[in-house]
Amino acid sequence: MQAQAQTVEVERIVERIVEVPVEKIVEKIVTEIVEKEVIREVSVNKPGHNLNMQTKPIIGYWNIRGLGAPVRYLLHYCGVEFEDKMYAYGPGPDYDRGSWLNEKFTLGLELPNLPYMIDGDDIKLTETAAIMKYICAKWNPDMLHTDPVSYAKAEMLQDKVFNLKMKATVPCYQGANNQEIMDVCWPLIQEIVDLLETGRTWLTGEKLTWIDFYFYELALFLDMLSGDVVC
Ligand SMILES: N[C@@H](CCC(=O)N[C@@H](CS)C(=O)NCC(=O)O)C(=O)O
Repeated sequence: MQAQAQTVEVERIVERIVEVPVEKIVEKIVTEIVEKEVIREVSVNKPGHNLNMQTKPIIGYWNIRGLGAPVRYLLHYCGVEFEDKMYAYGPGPDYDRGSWLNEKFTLGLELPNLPYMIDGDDIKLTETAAIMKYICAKWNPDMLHTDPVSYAKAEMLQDKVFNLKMKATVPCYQGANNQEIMDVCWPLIQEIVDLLETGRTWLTGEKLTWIDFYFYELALFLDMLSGDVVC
């Protein structure tokens, strides 16, 4: 198909320059085809936005895995060099959060929280899902679904995975034991396992997307809670 298109293209060029000496024709054909290839390559590699690709974003989060881990995984996967700014809790029993709280309202974040992402001078984001979708949209747009149905199905799955994340992590801060937490989580895990067993490679189908990184960290956490049963 591509060879046929190229032949048609060559014929079109030859027709236009038929009066020119033969060595000039060859030169002209080569130049035009090379130029076209260069133009094609540039347009294929050009991202669909005008964001500065030379930035080194800052990810701010506690010095733990938590919600920071999937963001860090995704940045590594997308080959983005970033500054991993970690805030430390004070020692127990108070676990002072001052290292973060003293900065929280000084960074120009619209909705201050952890994790945050600062990309260049102007782009300041919070909310883990928003940050992860932004990373894909900027550095690896193929990791997002854009057609309406896949897009909506990915959103649907996001809500399921986030619900499971809350059910698994919040009780840990409220003194629940691992068994109690897993009793609540198993049916929710089963729903996701059933989906994966329909033959799909990744959570949303055949395309690796940001939610796979989020779920991977959650699966490791559930594995730890369950005593190595989940993974
Ligand atoms: N919905 C937010 C939740 C963020 C959140 O709860 N962050 C916790 C750590 S996991 C925190 O300590 N935030 C700092 C704060 O509340 O000031 C997200 O998904 O990013």
